[in-house]
Amino acid sequence: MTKLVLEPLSTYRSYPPEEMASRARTFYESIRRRRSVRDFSDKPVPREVIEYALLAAGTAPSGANLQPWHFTVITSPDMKRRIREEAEIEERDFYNGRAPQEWLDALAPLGTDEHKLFLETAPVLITIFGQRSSEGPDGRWIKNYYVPESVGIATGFLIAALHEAGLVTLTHTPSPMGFLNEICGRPETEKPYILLVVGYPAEDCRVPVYGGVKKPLETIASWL
Ligand code: IYR
Repeated sequence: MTKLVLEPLSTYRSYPPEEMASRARTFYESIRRRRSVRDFSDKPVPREVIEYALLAAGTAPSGANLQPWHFTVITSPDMKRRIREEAEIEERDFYNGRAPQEWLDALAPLGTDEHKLFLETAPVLITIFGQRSSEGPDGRWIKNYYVPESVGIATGFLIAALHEAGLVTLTHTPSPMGFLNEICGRPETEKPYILLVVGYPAEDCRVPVYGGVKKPLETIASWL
């Protein structure tokens, strides 16, 4: 067992209250411009941008700091085509019977369907896996904790970092998506959570009006 060792918190920065509010507002003004995009350009993305965004994701807090995630970055046209083919098989089932009408009604304002052209057009797909357990340095397997929560937080960091860098993303969740383990060569101890589609918007990119409507503060938060 590794023992507790403490160090001074040297990375914290404090700001005067007005600057705190202005920084919080600046982040909000930026992140509120983020939209999920389904019309991608095929323009390639600099590798370094993806690498820094992944480094940012890797700083996320996680259960017992076990960092139970793995990101596979896919740019090869052949792999993107395989992923599109497999995803569309699942999606055809989903839209033609598997999904209850209530779910299809909820999706109607977004205009989604079984066609997933963006999986081939977008220059980068990032498959985000959660690790139920991971192999320690001594070869012993250790159980991870709060895996979905940890992966969700890391994914949020990743999406925000990519947005700040000037890229657009789509959180895509073909269901079920077990086929991603085989294509990405990941073990069965890992569960795919999200397929993040990354790139630039197509020139004529359009987004659904209702996707941009967010709940007001009074409905998403209460002060007690
Ligand atoms: N996975 C399907 C359906 C879908 C489900 C939800 I919840 C969405 O927010 C969007 C789509 C698809 O990708 O089309």
